[in-house]
Parts: sequence; C-alpha cells; structure tokens
Amino acid sequence: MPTDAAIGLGSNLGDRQHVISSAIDALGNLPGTTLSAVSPIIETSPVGPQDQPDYLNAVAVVRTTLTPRQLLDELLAIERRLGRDRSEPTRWGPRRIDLDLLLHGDTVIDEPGLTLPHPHMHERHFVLEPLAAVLPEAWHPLRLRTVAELLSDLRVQEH
Ligand code: A4P
Ligand code: MG
Repeated sequence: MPTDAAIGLGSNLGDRQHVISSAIDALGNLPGTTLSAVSPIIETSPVGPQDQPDYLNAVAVVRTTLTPRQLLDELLAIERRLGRDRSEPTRWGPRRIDLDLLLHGDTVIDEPGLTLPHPHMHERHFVLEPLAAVLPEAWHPLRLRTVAELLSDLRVQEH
C-alpha cells in the first residue's frame, strides 16, 4: 500500500534555489513514488551555529511504496548526487542540500541511522511552517498532535 511521506529540504550553500528544485525533481523520479505536494520555499535564519548563511527550506510530500529505510537511502543518494560534502565536520553546519525524512505515514522507528518521526521536527519553525502548508492534518504518532497543532504549540512557547 502506498504511504504519504514528508521530506524536509534545506540548503544554505551554492545556488540554493536550484539545488532545492533539483532535489524536488529527483524525489518525483524515485521508484514507486509520485510527488503529491510541494510547500512554498521560505528563507530562514540558521538554527545551531550562527556563523553560516541563511537557509532556504521547503517540504515535499510523496506517495510511495518504498519502505522508510529504502526512502532514506534514496534521500542520501540524492544528497550525494547534488554534491553534499559529508566531510564537513560541524553538526548543524552549512550544506548544499539536506534531506530529512520527517514522517512516513504514522510509522515510529528508532534504529541506528533512522529515527521516525524526525526527532527535531516538532521544535523547528523551518520544518513545521512549510509542513503545515502542505499537510496540516498529518498526525505525529509520538506527540499525539497534528502538524498544525505542533506549529501553534511552538508559536505559543516562543511568546
Ligand atoms: N537519520 C536518522 N533519522 C533520519 C531521518 N528521519 N531523516 C540519520 C534523515 N536522516 C536521518 O544526518 C545524519 C544521519 O541522520 C543520516 O546519515 C541518517 O542516517 P545528517 O543530515 O548528515 O546530519 P545533520 O543534518 O548534520 O544533523 P541533523 O541532526 O540531522 O541536523 P538536521 O536536523 O538535519 O539540521 N537551520 C535552518 N534555518 N534550516 C535548516 O534546514 N538544518 C540544520 C541541520 C541545522 N540548522 C538549520 C537547518
Ligand atoms: Mg539531516
């Protein structure tokens, strides 16, 4: 059965717009996968080390027969093709492209190399804002809140 999966895209090096568009095209070409929605692209200040350029962030929704692990492997392959340099040592540092698997249906996984839902998604504006634009009613199976609710929770916490 195909499942809806949400993928977070981020870029803060090189031609950010072009890299994000190329990654979205690549998602639509994955086996067993169709692209169902793409959020607006937003510009965001870096979370983590501040001495790096601003990011462009977006979220894509795909309908896929790939398992979470297969989809993650495809995301890592797209990152490599688009020139992500994994020798970059800084955690949360600058990158041409970062693809995070945010949600895969309501799957919960905590294994080496794969955590679902993405462990930081509920605390990040740069994820929740574009995600709420395309999948506001998606369910976070651990926080027991919809994406729209997680975004409004985050806004309340910050005021
Ligand atoms: N991994 C495990 N679960 C997942 C998952 N659900 N999705 C593993 C993707 N990857 C997952 O990832 C390291 C390993 O995580 C992968 O090999 C995979 O097996 P990574 O992308 O190399 O690590 P990272 O991105 O440097 O660290 P981390 O903690 O994933 O950082 P994030 O969460 O990706 O954050 N500020 C703004 N404004 N916008 C951004 O997009 N991005 C980051 C990176 C920091 N600050 C930002 C932004
Ligand atoms: Mg990442």
